Amino acid sequence: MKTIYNDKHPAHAATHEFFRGRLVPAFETPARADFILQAVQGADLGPILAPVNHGLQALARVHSSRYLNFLAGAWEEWQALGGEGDAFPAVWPVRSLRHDIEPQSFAARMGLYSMDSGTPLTAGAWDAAFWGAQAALTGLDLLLAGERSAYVLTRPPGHHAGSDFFGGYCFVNNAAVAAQAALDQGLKKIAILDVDYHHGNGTQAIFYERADVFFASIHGDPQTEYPFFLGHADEAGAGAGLGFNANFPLPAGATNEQWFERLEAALARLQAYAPELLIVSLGVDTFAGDPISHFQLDQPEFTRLGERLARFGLPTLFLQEGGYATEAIGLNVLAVLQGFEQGA
Ligand code: SP5
Ligand code: ZN
Repeated sequence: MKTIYNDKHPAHAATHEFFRGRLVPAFETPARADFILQAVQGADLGPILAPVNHGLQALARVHSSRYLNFLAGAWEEWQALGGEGDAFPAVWPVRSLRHDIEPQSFAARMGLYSMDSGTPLTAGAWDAAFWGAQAALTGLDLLLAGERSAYVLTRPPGHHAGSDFFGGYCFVNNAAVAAQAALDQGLKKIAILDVDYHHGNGTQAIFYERADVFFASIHGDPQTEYPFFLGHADEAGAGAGLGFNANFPLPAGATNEQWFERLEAALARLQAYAPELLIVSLGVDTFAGDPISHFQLDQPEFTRLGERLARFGLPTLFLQEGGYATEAIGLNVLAVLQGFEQGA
């Protein structure tokens, strides 16, 4: 399996994030990708390629231009204001407040274009996220040229980013960019399977009213787990998209048996849809040792996941999402990818 490695990822290096009233060391760090790269190299998974620049247009197919413009210039604006350290939002246009007017104030636009205060906007966030999307597009090219699978090794992750907001450590929705690009290149039906511990609210929202992308997700129950405000089992899609969204929330602490039962249910829905391509939002924060999540998967289960996805039988694009047990993340990801190779 070829890996596309976003070598611009270290440009995005947050030092701290907010947690329980304090700034704590950031969970989403460059070391995560370094450990994965080391594991992929050490195992000889296959060639490691650089992303090819496909331009901004592919991002603009799923993100609003005013949001992308904001992201591209945010650090410069923050610096001009005398911002010290990373930028965080502090005010949000919640119910009864207006979204249609884009305020001049930088602080106001930080809130307009974000969903939480847990996602530091750093000097290199845009560069790293832009090249992450390019890496996803480069991976898609490989599949369209006939490869069975590809792995996109990138950070920051993408699945919480919506059409016009960042959050959950995500800025550009790589899965959505890749799915839309596949459609734009002539495919008709794309399946996205999101196995990150957290619900992929951004991906779901982008395709919620559409029938050409089926989004299925297994995740911690939003009653208690981030992102809290989306990811319930009754979210089935709307309008033309009704029937093309499926959520499989599990309580924090769920067993591996429960997790794999939901995986089968999700795959059954995707199979009935008869997609041409599978995009996997591969978060490994389902790991038993993850510091911010509460499932129990371990390396044997990650291998089993990879094998099962291989048996699903489709060209498969793996995109890196979460996973915060930094020292273990490389072997966890590798287990999925090697499981896939063994099962293919
Ligand atoms: C892509 C992804 O996995 N995003 C996850 C975003 C989670 N944001 C909330 C983090 C809450 C941190 N809780 C710290 C618990 C320390 N014991
Ligand atoms: Zn996650």
